[in-house]
Amino acid sequence: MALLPILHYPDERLHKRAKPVAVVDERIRTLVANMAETMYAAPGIGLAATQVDVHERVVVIDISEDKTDLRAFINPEILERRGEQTCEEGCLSVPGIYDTVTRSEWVKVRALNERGESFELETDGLLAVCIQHEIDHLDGKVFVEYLSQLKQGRIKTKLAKRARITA
Ligand code: K1U
Ligand code: ZN
Repeated sequence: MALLPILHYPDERLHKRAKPVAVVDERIRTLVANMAETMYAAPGIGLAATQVDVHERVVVIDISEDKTDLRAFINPEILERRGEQTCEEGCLSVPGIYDTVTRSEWVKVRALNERGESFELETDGLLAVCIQHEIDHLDGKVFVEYLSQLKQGRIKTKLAKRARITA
């Protein structure tokens, strides 16, 4: 397995729209394993392939406390959504920045698993938030784009300053 480098906002590659996976094969299973290792090491509770500069529709999520509930979503689609919830979000591509975003409270998702089998999941709360956040990544959208232009500008300045200090 391998740790993959994570792109940082405002990298333009975070705005590419990912393409559907045609065949779930060993290449995709290796990508899922490497993404999971990268997510756990970060640490995070989700990761989209876009964030590791792979523009295919693959997401991994594990919201458990003890890292025992890894889920892979390949070609995920939201079939239905209900209600609203406001949650504080973070993003491994926007390190150290947290802010509130309003999203659907409940979603019904269809995706393929690592064996290429179709499954549907109805969920709410944090898992629903995380699925929506990760599908946004596949569509080229980063959570800070839900914030005001003023906040987005401040975040870009903060990250640019930090990048200069660590260079
Ligand atoms: O997609 C990502 O950048 C991962 C992101 C997922 C996410 C978090 C919160 C709300 C919506 C989506 C993260 O994992 S940020 C880090 C984080 O939330 C976390 C890190 C360690 C322990 C617990 C949570
Ligand atoms: Zn993110």
